[in-house]
Amino acid sequence: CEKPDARPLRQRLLVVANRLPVSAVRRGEDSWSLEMSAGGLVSALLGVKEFEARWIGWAGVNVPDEVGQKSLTKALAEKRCIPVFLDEEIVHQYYNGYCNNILWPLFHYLGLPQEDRLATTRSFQSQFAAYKKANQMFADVVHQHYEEGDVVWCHDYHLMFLPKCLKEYNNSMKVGWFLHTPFPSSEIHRTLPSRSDLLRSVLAADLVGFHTYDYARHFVSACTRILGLEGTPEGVEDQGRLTRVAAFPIGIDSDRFIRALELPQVQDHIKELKERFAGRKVMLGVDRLDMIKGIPQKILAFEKFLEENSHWRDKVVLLQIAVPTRTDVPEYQKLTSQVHEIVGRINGRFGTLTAVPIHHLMCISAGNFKRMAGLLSDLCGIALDPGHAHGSNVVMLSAPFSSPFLIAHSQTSMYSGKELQFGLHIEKQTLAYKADRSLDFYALCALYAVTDVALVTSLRDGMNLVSYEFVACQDSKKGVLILSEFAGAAQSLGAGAILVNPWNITEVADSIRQALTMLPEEREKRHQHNFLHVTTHTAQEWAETFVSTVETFYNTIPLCNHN
Ligand code: ADQ
Repeated sequence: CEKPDARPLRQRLLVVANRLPVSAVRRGEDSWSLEMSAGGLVSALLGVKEFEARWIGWAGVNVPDEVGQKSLTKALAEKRCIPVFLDEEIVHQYYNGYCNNILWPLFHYLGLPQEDRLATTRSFQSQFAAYKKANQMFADVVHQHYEEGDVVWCHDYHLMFLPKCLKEYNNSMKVGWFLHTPFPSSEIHRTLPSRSDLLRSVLAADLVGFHTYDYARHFVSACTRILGLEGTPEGVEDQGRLTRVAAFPIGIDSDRFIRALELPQVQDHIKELKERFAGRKVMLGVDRLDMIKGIPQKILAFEKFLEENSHWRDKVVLLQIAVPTRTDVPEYQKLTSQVHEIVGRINGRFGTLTAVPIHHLMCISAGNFKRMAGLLSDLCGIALDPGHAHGSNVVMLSAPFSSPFLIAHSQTSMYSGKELQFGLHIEKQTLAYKADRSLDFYALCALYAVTDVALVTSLRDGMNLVSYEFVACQDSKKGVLILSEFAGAAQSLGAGAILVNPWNITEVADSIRQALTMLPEEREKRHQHNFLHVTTHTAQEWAETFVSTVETFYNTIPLCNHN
């Protein structure tokens, strides 16, 4: 969203995504604080500097009153962001319901939890209606801000209905749609009651893009098998109107990471981390706390590795950084508790007085830290103050909690007392302190740089940018990437990484041993392969190729009427 410096901007671009790259928190009737959000889409698009881009999306907050809407619109305008205001009911049905409860698990080949299946089947129609309504609201905002010649770039599974709404407004709009998740096999897609509506709406775009050739192929098969349309090597044809379909593998702004490593604040973090973990190999996981990321499976594989390789127990540490996501969804709350419990158990099993094998870090803001400290003090007279954020390795409380207890996470001064990770469970009840921050960019770069082995074990992942960021920061260390074969990144970084099936924890445990003992020449060779890819297939190149393809192939032929 930041305006780039000197270079002339080529093209006006309207980037439309469910969420804006900032989250808004109301501080007063007309005062707002805006904070950057973490996530793959934001990371990739922030690297795109060649366009005069405006971002249209939801700011993650319900603003029912006109004063609030006006003041938020003004505050966001400075960041070149334009809000779409969604009320609570729409958010519940469209975002939590249709997007997160139906499309997200389906596109990642994860079934619904048993107890949700029937409920979801019943609420499907109302959720789909809300989805269409929300997409129409996005279209209305795009329409208000559109200028002749703009390219409108719609993002992700939240907005599959948007291309159709936009073309109905104005058939000469140049519209591209890109999916950041996998597109599943047509056998999975055809189970959706709204399967045809979604496909037809996406086909209204001029260009439809995916991370990999496989996802594009699944999409074309769905169109041929479900809609009976003709698939061609270029895309999908419907009564003479061709929608281009192609793979546009995303990248990162690799220079940003490489340059950051030279900065004094990153060098300080690196020094501090090296001292802290001296004599131990560092393994790293960085994920949104989401079931697709395979975090419990990863931690269980690490446990297996420790079980089978006792001589490594005090020589290796796993840092698992989790950025909380969709924290009001019960399934995600369950996942958080599950991860905390597994980490607590393994640390109990293999930890010593001086070292724990897993540091599971969730970041919490200063306000939440204060509230949590107050609660602990009231409940059990334990004083926890920001001083804990400096130096002490583990804050661990057991008594007086009987069952799953914990505050068992490490602290380092890189959080400067502002952020602290935590988990507090009393009698299986999670008390209400959300981990609500992402890790600071410089701290993240330092972590990538000191890592010996990165573990990316997603059960499914559209691409996975963490694997790219790790490679970008490893040019001096030449660390090893263990990568799930079910991440899109396996197709680009597969030759340099150790590929694993994340469901097979024995295989992942073996790959950890292989990575930790890999000879330097082998590491160098693998790293060079990946480094070359990451530094040449960048976010900038991705965006430019996508946008110029929209411009080349945009359709003036009107949509076919299938009603
Ligand atoms: P995500 O599922 O969000 O993205 P990913 O591609 O790994 O996944 O990107 C995560 C981004 O968030 C990275 O840039 C990472 O640095 C950042 N991040 C993660 N944890 C963080 C933390 N604790 N603090 C700060 N930053 C953190 C979706 C799809 C992916 C696809 C991307 C882009 O699910 O498959 O690669 O979009 O298309």
